[in-house]
Amino acid sequence: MMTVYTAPDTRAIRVIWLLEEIGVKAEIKSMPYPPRRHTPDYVALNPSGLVPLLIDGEVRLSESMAICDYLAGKHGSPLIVPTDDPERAAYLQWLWYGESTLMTPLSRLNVVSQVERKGPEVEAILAGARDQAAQRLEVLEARLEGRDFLVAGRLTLADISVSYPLHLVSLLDLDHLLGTRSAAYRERLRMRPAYQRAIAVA
Ligand SMILES: N[C@@H](CCC(=O)N[C@@H](CS)C(=O)NCC(=O)O)C(=O)O
Repeated sequence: MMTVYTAPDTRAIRVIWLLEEIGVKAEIKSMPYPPRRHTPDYVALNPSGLVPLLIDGEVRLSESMAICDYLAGKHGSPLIVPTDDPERAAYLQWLWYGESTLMTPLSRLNVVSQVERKGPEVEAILAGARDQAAQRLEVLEARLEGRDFLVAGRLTLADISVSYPLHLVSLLDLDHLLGTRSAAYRERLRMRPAYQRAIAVA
């Protein structure tokens, strides 16, 4: 059986959620965060020390969306928008928007807000990251006009990608940056039975 290494409130939730959506079992090994501090042996398995990590026979993957793509593809899931689908380009755009454009300022906020002595330079970095996050979330808000999901009228990996930065928005107490459509969209994703099962184990 394949194994997924995870830690609470990390991008690993994407993988556990995906497994629940497609009904595939894996052994889930949950570690305290951050693994490099609490589970030093983990670095032998994944030299970056990051989660998630998937081990499936000879296959080792440690990028959350690469794992989702690999597993959804292996099991023929409609969570992937196929290359001949007219929505394919929009699908790719939102798949990457979730892990790159949205995650970048939110990751910066997450790290820099932990700095204990915050002088004007740190405050300026935080303000800049907040502005970027707000602007990028506005683009999401516009996309959701008249849509329940980002592309193809159904749940796809693009939604699973974007769900994590939206989770981080709440962890960082930034819900006021979300428009009404984005807040309702996040709730819609969170209410899915597969998501609920996933957060119980992730
Ligand atoms: N792009 C990678 C990022 C992985 C990553 O940064 N994981 C974070 C948790 S969300 C982590 O393990 N951090 C632990 C650390 O920095 O030591 C992915 O999507 O999986």
